[in-house]
Amino acid sequence: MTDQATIKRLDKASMETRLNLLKLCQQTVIHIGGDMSCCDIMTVIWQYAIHYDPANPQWEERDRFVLSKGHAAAVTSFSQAAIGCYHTEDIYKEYATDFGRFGMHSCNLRNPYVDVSTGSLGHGLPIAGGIATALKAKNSQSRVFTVVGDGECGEGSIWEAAMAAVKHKLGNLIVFVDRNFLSFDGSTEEYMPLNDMAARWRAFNWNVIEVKDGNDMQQLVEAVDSLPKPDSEVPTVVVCNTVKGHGISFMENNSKWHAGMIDSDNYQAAVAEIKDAYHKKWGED
Ligand SMILES: Cc1ncc(C[n+]2csc(CCOP(=O)(O)OP(=O)(O)O)c2C)c(N)n1
Repeated sequence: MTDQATIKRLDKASMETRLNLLKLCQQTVIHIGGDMSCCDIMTVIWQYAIHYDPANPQWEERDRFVLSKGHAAAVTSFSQAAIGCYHTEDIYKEYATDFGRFGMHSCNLRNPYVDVSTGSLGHGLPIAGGIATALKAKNSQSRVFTVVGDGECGEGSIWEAAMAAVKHKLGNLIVFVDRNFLSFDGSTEEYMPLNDMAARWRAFNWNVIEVKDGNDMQQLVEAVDSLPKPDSEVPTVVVCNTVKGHGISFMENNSKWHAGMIDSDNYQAAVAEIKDAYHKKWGED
């Protein structure tokens, strides 16, 4: 079992990212619901799992990251800032400006810490598969991490990529599915029923790790600890049951908060709730 100091450190990092997201959301429109949903996944990837040098984003031996649910760019930027890729303040200054490295979707023409520009759903995983294929051909020990939305799994290209990854024996490919049961403005099951997500990936012959509570750091860390080696031959999907808008009661499971801005009263209430949850769990601020 992972030591509690590590879990606490990651929980604190997640709390800080949530507070940063809320601050940005007062200033501009972000995809706040889906950012909050995968915030803990993003923290565990960027602050626990990934092999990365913030001083050298082109380092050949780095693990790659592809944000397949490309609208979660804000949470990715803050998660990268937390390990020193940028100053957090730069994100507030540059977000959605003509000169900025940061915006609603990740752009690799402007930002060297973005391996692939994304935003058009269903494209990230196929590209991640291509990168994993190339790394494998070079006998690289790097992994490719990607985060896919469950609404995004209604795109056929996700399943074509899933088949190709098995065929090409991409044990270096790790997919986190953010299974929050909500898409743009309603239930994923109404748009395109996905039912038992883990069974679906199992049927495609993936190595499947299920995380019962994908907003629980201990469970996420255990999932990362059980990943197969990069030179294994079966791709892994970590199916994480999450809550859209997690941590803020008026946002949770409410598709009205898919994207938007937050007013001052809601901001104060949300910040108080996030801080209170951390305090209750760890007995400190
Ligand atoms: C190809 C494509 N179609 C539609 C959209 C518009 N869109 C942006 S986010 C979103 C919902 C995605 O749902 P999900 O993947 O579950 O993301 P989450 O709810 O976790 O934010 C949609 C339909 C898009 N970005 N790309």
